[in-house]
Amino acid sequence: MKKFIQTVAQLLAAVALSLSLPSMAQTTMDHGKTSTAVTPGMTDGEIRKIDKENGKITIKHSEIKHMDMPPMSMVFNVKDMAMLDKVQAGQKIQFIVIQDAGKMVVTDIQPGK
Ligand SMILES: [Cu+2]
Repeated sequence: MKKFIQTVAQLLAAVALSLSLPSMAQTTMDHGKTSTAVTPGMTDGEIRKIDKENGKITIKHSEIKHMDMPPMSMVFNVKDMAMLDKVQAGQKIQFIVIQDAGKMVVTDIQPGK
């Protein structure tokens, strides 16, 4: 009986090990993904000025990692003019910016924290 319990314990240990291995591999893969600097992510910022006529917005932004840009205040184009109706100057936001034909275009604006 002692032998049997030992065998079961070994079996359980083996199962636990095989279960933990794939999840460890997964974690490593996710980590690799986040360190890739190309994927556009949300950037923190604060709206300075809104130009509805020309579809432009001035944002004081934090570092934009996927564009290798340090924090600064600058003018962006917006993908959709309607985005400017939902925000106001002085508001803290999180936004997504992409490069499109050499221009910086804001594609999404969310309220910041
Ligand atoms: Cu900038």
